[in-house]
Amino acid sequence: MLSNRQIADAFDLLADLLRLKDATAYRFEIIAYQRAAEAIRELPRDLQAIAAEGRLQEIDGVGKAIAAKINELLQSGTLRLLEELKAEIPQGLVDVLRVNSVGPKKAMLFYQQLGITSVAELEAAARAGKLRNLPTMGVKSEQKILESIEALARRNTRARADVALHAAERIVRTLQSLPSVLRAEIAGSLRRGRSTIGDIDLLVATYDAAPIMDAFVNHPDVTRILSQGETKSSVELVSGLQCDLRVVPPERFGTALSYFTGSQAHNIRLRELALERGLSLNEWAFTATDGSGREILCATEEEVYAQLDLPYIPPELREDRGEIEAARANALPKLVEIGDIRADLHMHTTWSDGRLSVREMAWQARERGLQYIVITDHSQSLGVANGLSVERLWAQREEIERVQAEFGDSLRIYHGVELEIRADGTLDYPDDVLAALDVVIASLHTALRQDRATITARLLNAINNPHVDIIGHPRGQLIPDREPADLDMDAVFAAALATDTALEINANPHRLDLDSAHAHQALKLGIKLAINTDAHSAADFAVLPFGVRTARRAWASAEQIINTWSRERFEEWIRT
Ligand code: DGT
Ligand code: CA
Ligand code: CA
Ligand code: ZN
Repeated sequence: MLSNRQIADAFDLLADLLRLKDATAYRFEIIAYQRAAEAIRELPRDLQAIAAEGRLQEIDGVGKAIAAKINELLQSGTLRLLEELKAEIPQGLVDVLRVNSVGPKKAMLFYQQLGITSVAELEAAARAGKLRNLPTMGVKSEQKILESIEALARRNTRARADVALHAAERIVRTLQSLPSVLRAEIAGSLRRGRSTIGDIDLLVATYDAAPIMDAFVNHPDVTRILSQGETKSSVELVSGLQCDLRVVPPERFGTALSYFTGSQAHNIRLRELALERGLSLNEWAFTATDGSGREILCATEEEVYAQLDLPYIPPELREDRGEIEAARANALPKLVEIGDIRADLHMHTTWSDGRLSVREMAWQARERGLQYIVITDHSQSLGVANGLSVERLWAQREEIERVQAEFGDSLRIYHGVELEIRADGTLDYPDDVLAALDVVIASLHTALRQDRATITARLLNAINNPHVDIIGHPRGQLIPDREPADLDMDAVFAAALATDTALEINANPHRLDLDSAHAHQALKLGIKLAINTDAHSAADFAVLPFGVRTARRAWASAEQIINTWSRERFEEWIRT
């Protein structure tokens, strides 16, 4: 049985092979397959289950033709069209396409003239000086290809959001300090709050572009200039990330910010809406399609949306997953904001593997404006994290009570635990211990590669325990390189709903688990979520925005997040 990921890969491959075959003739198919691949990759349910219900076409980006292909893949494990293309075009050329300065035409040229079917062969040919004599090529473009191959090796995976944000903010600070810069903003996937970032996109408003481009390419973090133009430059940073900068005059800043924030799918919908109104839309402006050339400039994104008779759509929603329809119906959700968060329900102290004492964590929490927290150290079987025996758990209770007395009404400190769900599915403390705790978060940390039936049963056992309030980082993924556990999320969601067990969005950028797609699905079903930092130190509290952005991408309102609730309401919920 093919997984969602394998099916998504098949569509991506299909798109790439068609690009090689004839990118112009197949342009619509290519975009459709890429969209389908992206939608499938983010899908919160197995395609198999959706196909069995006959509901494939309800997936964004999946129409009749793509649904038929998904069925073909599910039934036969392959696609006839894909097999035909593979027979025609060597698959290795798809990797060659990932070399920055090589488009489909060049890739096919190298293949047809020199038999090149892999990046390694391309590199060897470039080193031997064999590319420079080909039509449209020269010594310079040959050198460029070698540089691009080196860059490819460095940027083989997408970057974690925190890594990209840190790198972006350093550049933005420099740009903002330049006197002629009127605005400098992060755009692209980073602004939309994605958990991984392909490259950084920055936008500056100014009337004087040249000095800004100079400062950008000469920034100390830049290791290589990929291209430098009057309004557009690209560099590679020490972190290995690519960073693109566009510069526009301020009266066009709104259109440009909207365009470069994307997503591409969202932009395409905006362009369609513009065309319905007799306007074309690109990064520069709306232009009348009546031949007059009349331009409408937008300094802000609000103006762009207003031109399309839409309210402002927050960047996190701009994925063409229903936000345009919701905006048209004036039914956009009121998304949760950082300021709504009143509590953190998951944190560690020196009792297990945290850096700070209960008192220090309480100070940190109160400093950050939190009204209540739950201390949740690890339970006994997690030896590597110095998990608490029952005896130590009760000793910790005394300390929490002492600190609570010091803090009085300024901060409520609940006693909880991050309870191990053991490999055999049993829980790490007996029920009478769990009953005596204020809050129980149950988490999987071990044996994450068990088969689906086993690991799902484990998690269900925890969800179904009446003392378990929250499931911590439910899928067990680590970004970028640990795949989530093979859980039957339909079953997990059903049990969470039936037992009123909340699911966590772990805000740590290494986790962001639940991811936005699963969180969205959980919310649609009526499941409650918690956004927790899982802090092990003072600095860890700062990860909260990543969790909030993930929740916003899941269309979450404050009401659906239990740690936005008043203390009274939260207490009532943990009691029942
Ligand atoms: P990434 O970098 O892979 O994490 O994702 P993005 O969304 O940042 O993509 P990127 O950096 O390629 O482009 C930034 C934005 O620019 C993208 O979200 C939408 C816009 N854009 C780029 N290329 C196209 C295009 O060919 N058509 C349209 N409509 N928009 C584009
Ligand atoms: Ca980008
Ligand atoms: Ca980019
Ligand atoms: Zn934890």
